[in-house]
Amino acid sequence: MLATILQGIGGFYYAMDDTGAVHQVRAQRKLRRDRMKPKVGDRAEITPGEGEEDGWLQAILPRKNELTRPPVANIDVAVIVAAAAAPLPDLMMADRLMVNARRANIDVRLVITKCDLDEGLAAEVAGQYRGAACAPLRVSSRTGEGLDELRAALAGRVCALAGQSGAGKSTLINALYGLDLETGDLSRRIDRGKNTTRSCRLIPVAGGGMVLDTPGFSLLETDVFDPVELKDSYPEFAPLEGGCYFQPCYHASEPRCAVRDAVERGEIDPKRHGRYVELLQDMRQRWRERYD
Ligand SMILES: Nc1nc2c(ncn2[C@@H]2O[C@H](COP(=O)(O)OP(=O)(O)OP(=O)(O)O)[C@@H](O)[C@H]2O)c(=O)[nH]1
Ligand SMILES: [Mg+2]
Ligand SMILES: [Zn+2]
Repeated sequence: MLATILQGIGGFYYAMDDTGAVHQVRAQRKLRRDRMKPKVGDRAEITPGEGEEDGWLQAILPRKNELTRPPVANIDVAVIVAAAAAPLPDLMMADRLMVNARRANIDVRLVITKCDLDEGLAAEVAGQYRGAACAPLRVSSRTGEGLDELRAALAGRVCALAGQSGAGKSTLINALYGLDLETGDLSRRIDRGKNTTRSCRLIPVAGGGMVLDTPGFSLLETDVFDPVELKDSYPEFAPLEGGCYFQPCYHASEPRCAVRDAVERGEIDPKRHGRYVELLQDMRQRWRERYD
């Protein structure tokens, strides 16, 4: 039968069939031999076990899309979660996540949590993404600000929340859907040096959608690809494409660059553009070294 993988823990997968029943299954040896590692969000062919026996996961259906970090598949929206308070938002990581998601054809939405703690920082971060087609939304799981709008935007879709550990992903899912996922305060996290959420988990929610909680992580690199393609993941550059003196233009340090002019005029955020230049340099180096 067909089922959707909700979670994978210690070699077992929990897969939900179309009646809503959840089956514990193990990947068949053939999948492991083919290095097909099931991901949360996968549609799979399974044979449920009888009685106490484990069931088997036989095949993974072709994926609509997938990410490596977090390791998830068949996502409609990547919700990038950054806090307007501790842990201070790592926007380089947010940008990397956005690039990876966009290249995988996944919609991107930026959600700034903990707005109750620093309204000013929340507004500043949202402003950096003007024109970036990620509809930055400021929310607070404590006061409830922005939650109705976010719930409406995510309704009926498969949404993966991703971002730094402690940004408030699990707390947000609890606040949105009245759930009771484990959350952890920052001091406890430092003591344990670990994530509160330890594995990806796909949760069906009222209204037909699914929400995917993921463990926080830091993303030091994007996937490797031809650096000339990096600009295609920046929607704020798109209307200016073709307006530069050099063609193609990397929009980094070339003279008479329409994107750099827009940064000068304040239409594109200078910090966001600065991080783009940094990512571009990094990508150029990794592209050169790709066969080493
Ligand atoms: N004041 C305030 N605190 C929040 C808010 N959202 C989350 N927190 C707190 O932030 C801490 C971390 O929240 P979690 O939901 O566990 O963070 P997480 O992103 O799931 O972390 P990992 O599972 O480790 O990736 C908890 O102490 C929450 O109570 C918020 O909107 N306002
Ligand atoms: Mg969590
Ligand atoms: Zn340019």
